[in-house]
Amino acid sequence: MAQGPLATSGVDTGLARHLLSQMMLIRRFEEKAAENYALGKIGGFLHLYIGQEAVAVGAASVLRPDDYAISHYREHGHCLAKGSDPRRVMAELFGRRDGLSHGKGGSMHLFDKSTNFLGGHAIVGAHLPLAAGVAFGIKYEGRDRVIVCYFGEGAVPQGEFHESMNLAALWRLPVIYICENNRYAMGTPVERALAEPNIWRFAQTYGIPGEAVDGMDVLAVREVVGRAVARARRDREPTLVEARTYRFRGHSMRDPAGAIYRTRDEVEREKLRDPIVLFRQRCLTEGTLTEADVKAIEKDVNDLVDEAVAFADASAEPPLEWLLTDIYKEA
Ligand SMILES: Cc1ncc(C[n+]2csc(CCOP(=O)(O)OP(=O)(O)O)c2C)c(N)n1
Repeated sequence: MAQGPLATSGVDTGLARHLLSQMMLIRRFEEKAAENYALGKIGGFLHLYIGQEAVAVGAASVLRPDDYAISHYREHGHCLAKGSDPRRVMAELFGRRDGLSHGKGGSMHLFDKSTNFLGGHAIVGAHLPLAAGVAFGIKYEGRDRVIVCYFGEGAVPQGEFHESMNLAALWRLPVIYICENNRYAMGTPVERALAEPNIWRFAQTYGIPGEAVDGMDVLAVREVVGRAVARARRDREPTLVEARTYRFRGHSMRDPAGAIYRTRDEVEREKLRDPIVLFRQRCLTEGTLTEADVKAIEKDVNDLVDEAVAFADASAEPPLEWLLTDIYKEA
């Protein structure tokens, strides 16, 4: 990453460019995915991450390439931020053979061995124990890697969340659990599902560090997750981070507006805290980036996403014989 002069916020031009372009890439990628869903080129479920980009980008910016990330089904942003090729991610959404999972997983099952992105899991809460297992493996092998595990607040009332917290704390595992609290699990507001809606406080029960962070502020996320990663790497201490965020779209493309369980006013009010607009404005005000820089980033991102769509379109469907490959089966 290019190093430029430090601005008042302590962020240099190279880092600012990286953070902004990653967030804009995820936003543009998903807008295009929504368009292609409407055109019938993407089937099945499609859960957009629009509004939450600062969490994936802030967190991934403090990871090393050999660290791991694992996520639930709203994972396009986490996968792209970990470094996956947008062309192969789009091809997976299209169900094509050049997709990350050879077109057999689709939107909810992105997986990329080359970037240590371990999915893409559709069952709410199921990947939290998997993250603990990966962290146990890291410790067992004596490595200094970490794993970041993203999930929604809908997983918190589940047993798997508490079992994972308990084992991570007990065995001192290098895992950072990042709960993206976007306030609704499908149509259920967090206050109706959790006796303790301040999710970071569950860390106290397990005697590990817990912190809430403004999930619309990419630099705040970077700072909090950066501290957690350092603790995990150095001291094998797990952390629970609650990133307070908001999804601007519905739960999935089947609920495009998300307007039944929340008011239009609420959505419009939250959009005023768009993480991309906030960060871009901050960079311009502080002089870290110029208007010309932002325009150039926009152009690069648009080109990259157009290229991803063209690549996905040109890729063939997986052949029928592949139905029986990459699966567990009797010999
Ligand atoms: C074990 C399980 N129960 C129910 C579902 C159906 N379901 C899919 S998404 C979802 C809501 C989860 O919300 P949250 O964890 O807050 O994540 P978000 O969608 O807000 O990102 C539910 C209940 C599921 N996939 N798995």
